[in-house]
Amino acid sequence: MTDFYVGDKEYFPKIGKVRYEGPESDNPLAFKFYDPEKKVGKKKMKDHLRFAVAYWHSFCADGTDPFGSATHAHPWIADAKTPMEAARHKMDAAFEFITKLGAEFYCFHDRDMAPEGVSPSESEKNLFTLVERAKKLQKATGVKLLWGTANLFTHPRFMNGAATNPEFTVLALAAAQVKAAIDATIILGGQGYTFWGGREGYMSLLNTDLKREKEHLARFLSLARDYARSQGFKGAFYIEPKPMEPTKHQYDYDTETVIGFLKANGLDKDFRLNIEANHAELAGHDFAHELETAAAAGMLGSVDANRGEPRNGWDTDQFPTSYYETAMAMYAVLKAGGFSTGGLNFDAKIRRNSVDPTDLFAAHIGGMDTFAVGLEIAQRIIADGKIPGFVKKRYSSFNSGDGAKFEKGLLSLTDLAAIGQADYGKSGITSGRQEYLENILNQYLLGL
Ligand code: XLS
Ligand code: NI
Ligand code: NI
Repeated sequence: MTDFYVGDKEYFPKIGKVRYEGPESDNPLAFKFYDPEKKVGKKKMKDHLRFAVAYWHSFCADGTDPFGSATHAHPWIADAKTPMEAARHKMDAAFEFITKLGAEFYCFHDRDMAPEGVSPSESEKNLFTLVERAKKLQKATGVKLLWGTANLFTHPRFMNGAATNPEFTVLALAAAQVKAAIDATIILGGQGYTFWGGREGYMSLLNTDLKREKEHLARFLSLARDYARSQGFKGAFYIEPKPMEPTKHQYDYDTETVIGFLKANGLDKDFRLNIEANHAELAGHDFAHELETAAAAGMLGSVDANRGEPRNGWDTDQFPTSYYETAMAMYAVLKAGGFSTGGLNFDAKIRRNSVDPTDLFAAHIGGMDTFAVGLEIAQRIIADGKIPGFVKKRYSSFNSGDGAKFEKGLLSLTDLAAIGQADYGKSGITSGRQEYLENILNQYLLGL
């Protein structure tokens, strides 16, 4: 990887390569805990965490919110004469940023990278022109594509959904966009392709045929899968659950809902889950709950690493700062065997009033450090063995005898009832020792 910018101009001139300086450092532009080459268990930190920068939040978002206009004056847009020129500058800035930060991956939507044209064919031309540039920049910097996706929610044509739109022509146009985004992902060597159900849901049941929309969604996803496989795509497909926003009810509500949907439609072999912390919270779940639920089905794919604001009911997409949350998350990831095609994508944005050029760096550095700590704690939980050992012991009555027979499906309900009656009074009042386990975790968190 080069330490230098690779485009025509340097966009973050005052900032060099971000390096690990250790917990005592007071350099705001250095890692305190993320030491990429450090071995944690059997792998290096960077290979456990597989950090990705989200193109949309970091290089497209401009601080706009429903109450105010843009506050982030991006230098890569300022001097551009055409949308394509702005897109080229933005890409140069993106690769400079990702390289200086030392993240290995990025994720993008088609429309983050290239502006929409006046016709679908011009949009595709714009996309593939910029994809060629991205391919060159990937080669020059060593930065890789974690996953690609299509933006099927910003343009007004998608106001009633894309794959679940009541109008066939809109659905077909969405297919054109997905087909091109899959091609782009393949050209860029993407390890995954994500479907976040942008407006796949409804605002009112009074105008919605829910059954038909869900059938359309399943067929659309199957067609996308078949097309990508026919083009040689070997990566993973992800569904990213979210319960609401922008629609009142999103069909991909939460992990359990998505698993059921994928299984019911024969998609569970190719699709896995991309779990976002903030979406978990909106669904009323802990981040770790969603990860464990996906892992339990063997379908944990990737992570959108961010956090919500627990007292707000929307997707605030903030950078992660809680060691407790990242420790629980990485414990779930390590128990599941770690990431294969997936990684930790910072689907997070700096605040509207974060207007200093260093803020974008500080945000990512903090997020990476927070996950590095989470990883170390998770490894400590596993290596120390107290917590997993407790859990193992808690279920030990199923390891032999009648408990093992039950697990193997060798007992009927009548058999079980007879055992239950004979053993009456022998057990059941056993402590779950939650507080003891919580205290152990807190001890690890302080590194004791
Ligand atoms: C929005 C989603 C989105 C996806 C990518 O809430 O998190 O950013 O990750 O389409
Ligand atoms: Ni996301
Ligand atoms: Ni989100």
